[in-house]
Amino acid sequence: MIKLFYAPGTCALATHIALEWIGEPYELQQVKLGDPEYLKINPLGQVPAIIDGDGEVMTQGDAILKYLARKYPAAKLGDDGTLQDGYDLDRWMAFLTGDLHPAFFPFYKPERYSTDSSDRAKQATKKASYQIIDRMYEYLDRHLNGKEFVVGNRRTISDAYAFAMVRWANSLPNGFTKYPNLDRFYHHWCEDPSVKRAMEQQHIH
Ligand SMILES: N[C@@H](CCC(=O)N[C@@H](CS)C(=O)NCC(=O)O)C(=O)O
Repeated sequence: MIKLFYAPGTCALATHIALEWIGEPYELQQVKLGDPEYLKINPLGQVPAIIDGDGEVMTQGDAILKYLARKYPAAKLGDDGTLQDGYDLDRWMAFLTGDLHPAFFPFYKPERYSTDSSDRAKQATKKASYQIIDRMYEYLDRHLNGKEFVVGNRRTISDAYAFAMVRWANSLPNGFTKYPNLDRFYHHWCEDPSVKRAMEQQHIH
């Protein structure tokens, strides 16, 4: 059985949603970010991490999601086997995990991004971070115009990841105001029974 290490509302929500979509039994282990005990599982202290059966600890959300998609092909969460679709999925997963997700790091943890510990410096860091988030959100918002899914015309791991990222708009000063397609995408997936179950289990909304 797969065991998922997660912290509520983090990017690990994407893995949690994918496990729900797959529908095989799995185990959840909530961790406290920064807990020294968790460093024994993932020395980087990051979630998600999974352990599949007696296997080793696996980390990095993108790699974990692709592993799950390959392990459970019947769930059809990966690419459709064509060269183009493979590229599209890789491209959007790279954008989501490598551009959009890190754009939030200084927003949530401004103290890590400046040696100046004053409130003024923190606010300035958050403002700069917000500008990058805004650029990334606008890009995704344009892509989702008229689309239900991030890639192709079916649900993939990229929708699970995009949902976890788009949900964070709730913590921005202007919320979803500037991003009508992200707003629609978010509310659409909020109604998905598997997404609902994952959020209930994490006690988030
Ligand atoms: N590159 C990693 C990044 C994971 C990551 O930064 N996760 C955040 C939660 S959204 C985290 O665990 N942060 C804890 C920390 O940085 O101390 C991945 O894609 O899995």
